[in-house]
Amino acid sequence: MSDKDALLRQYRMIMVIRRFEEEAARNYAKGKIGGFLHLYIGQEAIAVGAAEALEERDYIFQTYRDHGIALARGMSPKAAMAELFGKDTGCSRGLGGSMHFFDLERGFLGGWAIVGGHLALAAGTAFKAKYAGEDRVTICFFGDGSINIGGFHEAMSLAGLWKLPVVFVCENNQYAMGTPLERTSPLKNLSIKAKGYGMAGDRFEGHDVEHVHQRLGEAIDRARSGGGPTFVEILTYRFRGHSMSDPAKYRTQTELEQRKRQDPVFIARNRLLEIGVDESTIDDIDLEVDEEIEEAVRFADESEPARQDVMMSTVLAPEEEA
Ligand SMILES: Cc1ncc(C[n+]2csc(CCOP(=O)(O)OP(=O)(O)O)c2C)c(N)n1
Ligand SMILES: [Mg+2]
Repeated sequence: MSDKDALLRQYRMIMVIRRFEEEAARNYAKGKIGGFLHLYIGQEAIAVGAAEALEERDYIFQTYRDHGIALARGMSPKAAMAELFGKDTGCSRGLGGSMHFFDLERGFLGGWAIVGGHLALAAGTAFKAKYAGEDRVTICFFGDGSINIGGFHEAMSLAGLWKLPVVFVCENNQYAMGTPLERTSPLKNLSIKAKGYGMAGDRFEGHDVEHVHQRLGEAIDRARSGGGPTFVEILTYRFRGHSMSDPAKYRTQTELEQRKRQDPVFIARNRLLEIGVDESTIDDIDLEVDEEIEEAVRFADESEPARQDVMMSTVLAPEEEA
């Protein structure tokens, strides 16, 4: 496949995520979606670049900000939107909602809401792959707010000690809820932590999907070829608040405007223009994506709600007394 085809595919997927998130916000405001909703707008190039670099058999873990990577991994926008709407046709049968996407078939092992908690799970699947002699890499995404959590230290220590085939990716979007990183970390460059755990480290900007693909590819190859884990810090930015209840007043409009110059959508679009793709081809992709996402919303709206009997079969609960 030519570079051009790959760039078109990547641009399309970035747009799928962007439009999906915008529609999710709109439908949250309409009251169609309950619970928490954390959007990935601004960070799309990371999910898409990572998905490009992974093999189908690999495992993925993500935080509650999980729609982007699930879609990039190939989950249908219908199954994703229906999950947000709490419908039985959702990827977790409507029982998980936004923070608990899951897609075993695609090796997407969740959507986790406890900050830093899922790093240990990623070390676990990486250990299993190594122990069983499977050629399977685990990639684990988390935010800058995870780095001082106990689970981070435990997972990184074991992964480093046992040279596990795992890539830990810190999506440093500069804020944990409303708190900027400089108020919680004595380090600016988080990637130097890798040394302390005896593993390789990398640090780069995550706005350009090709760049993310290439650099994460190096870490994934290292894990796959027995070179052990890598701790990767990717510098990024979220354009919306932490969740739907956050108006993001802790940052200035100037900061936001500056960051929007590095919008992954514009970068991917400009790259296509640079290689000679004409504007109308790009506009056609945009229209196609709009339709796909509108269709996903219709599907979610028309689907049946999550079922209580399914829910009861997934939890440990005492038999009801007669
Ligand atoms: C152990 C734990 N403590 C606190 C919270 C509440 N909480 C949810 S998200 C969040 C901020 C995390 O920020 P970051 O890791 O930077 O990820 P981002 O939201 O920026 O993607 C906090 C403190 C939680 N979910 N889990
Ligand atoms: Mg953050």
